[in-house]
Amino acid sequence: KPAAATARNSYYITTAIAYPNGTPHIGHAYEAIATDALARFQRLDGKDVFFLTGTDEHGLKMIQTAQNEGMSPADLATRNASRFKEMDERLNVSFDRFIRTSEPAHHRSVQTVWNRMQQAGDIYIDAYSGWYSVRDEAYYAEDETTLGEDNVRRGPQGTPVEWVEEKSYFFKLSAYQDKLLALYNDQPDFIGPDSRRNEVMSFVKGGLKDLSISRTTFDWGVKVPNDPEHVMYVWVDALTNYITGVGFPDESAENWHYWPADVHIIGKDIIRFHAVYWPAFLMSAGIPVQKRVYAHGFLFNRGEKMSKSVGNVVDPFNLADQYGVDQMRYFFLREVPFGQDGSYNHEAIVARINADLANDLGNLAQRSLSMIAKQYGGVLPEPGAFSDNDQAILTQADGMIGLARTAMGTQQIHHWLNAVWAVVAEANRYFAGEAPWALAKTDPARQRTVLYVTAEVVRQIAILAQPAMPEASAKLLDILGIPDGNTSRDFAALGARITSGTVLPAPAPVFPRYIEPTDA
Ligand code: ME8
Repeated sequence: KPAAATARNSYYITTAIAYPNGTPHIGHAYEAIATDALARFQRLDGKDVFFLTGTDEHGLKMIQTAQNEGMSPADLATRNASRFKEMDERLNVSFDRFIRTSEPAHHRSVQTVWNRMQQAGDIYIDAYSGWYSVRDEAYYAEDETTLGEDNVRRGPQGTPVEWVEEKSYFFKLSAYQDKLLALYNDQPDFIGPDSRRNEVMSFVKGGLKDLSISRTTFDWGVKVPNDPEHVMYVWVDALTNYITGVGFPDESAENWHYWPADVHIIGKDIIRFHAVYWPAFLMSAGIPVQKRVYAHGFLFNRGEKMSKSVGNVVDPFNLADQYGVDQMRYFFLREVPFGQDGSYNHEAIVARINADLANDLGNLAQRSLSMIAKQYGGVLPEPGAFSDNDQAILTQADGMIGLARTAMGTQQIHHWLNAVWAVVAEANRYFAGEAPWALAKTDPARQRTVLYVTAEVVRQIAILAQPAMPEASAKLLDILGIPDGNTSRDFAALGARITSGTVLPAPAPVFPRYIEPTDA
């Protein structure tokens, strides 16, 4: 493979790797769905996409949960990792590789990074004393913590911290302050959204302390080369998954050309690790830094933080069973501006399903295609000359891909769907205004044109909706007679019009209304 040619057209995207100390929750599902929509979008746009996801299996949090459950961390990780993978499969998440940090290949990769950082003179041994949050797996400076009225000291994310004092290896993070600031300045889109970029820049400008990167009080982790008393700090290990996933340390590996990643999709709580520590580790190890980090917001159930004690932790499998996978995917992607926090509740989900999907898109497709079935024996009619109204709706439809590309290039997922649903709304106005059902007797030629234009607009909508709703969009394309398995569902096919004379299959409804279950 000519590496340079492939590299230009490649697109490498990742999710954070989740801690499998529990089963996946809706925040994990949200990140997987959003990253999948971005990956599918680029694939349909002709990119050679590599999509990595997985689980982050080491660290104290895993050890503590395993102890509470009376099992080994390895067994806990294996049990829950498979649940994460099942969730991805259930939600139609099209990952190319699911990585587990307990894989031997990953240990080798992390040890290679360590050795290179050491050779660069960036690692030294000393004693650590300071605050550590097991829940965040993060070290915090004293002034980042506060002592609560309950006499519990907490870090900036509100999780309890404990005092740690032990022998530890350190990474010379302080030596990277200027290099990191230069990176943020030279590559203004290194961190998105802007609010996170500002947050990171002021953190780095505030001064960076060297980072403790090993522990000696437990052994569930990647061993430090030549000093097996130490295991590495879980974040050194976790972040390295992004390069292990494409073959590191074997730089002749088939997938290595995907590196540097185009974007790491993560939640806002872990921006510091991805935008400060990770590029510093990479620079030290002499590996190119990722191109971008994008932090999404947090999801809240009815505006409340999910917690086991409140009892509002929603299982993504249940949500998929209740509403449908495509419906659930569409809801989160459309409802929550990507990058901001979002709230969800039953009424809001039902409203989107019934209004946007069943009424607006479903009925439009159903009404126009059943008219073609009844009056033209299912043969897509040939249009006459286009009127101004026809031209206007076609032009708006043709404009979708440009808006969508711009939006998705910067992870503005909701802008892409807004652009598509603006056309859905306009197509409904067009269809109601042209009233093709009344034209059968008065002006059949005009009816044929209106039905053709509507089918063409629905085709474009269905093609562009695929990254959000892969299955429903495929059904919609099926009933429009667009073949699967060739390139006619790719974005490149948007440029040509739907072919009249095609025999369409019977128009089965694609978007059922959500009906409240009754107790009767
Ligand atoms: O942080 N809403 O794992 P994790 C939206 N292992 N996103 C949420 C969320 C919520 N309520 N709760 C969590 C870790 N997330 C590390 C990552 S990457 C090298 C290592 C997001 O299981 C969170 O922000 O705690 C993160 O991006 C992902 O879920 C995994 O969280």
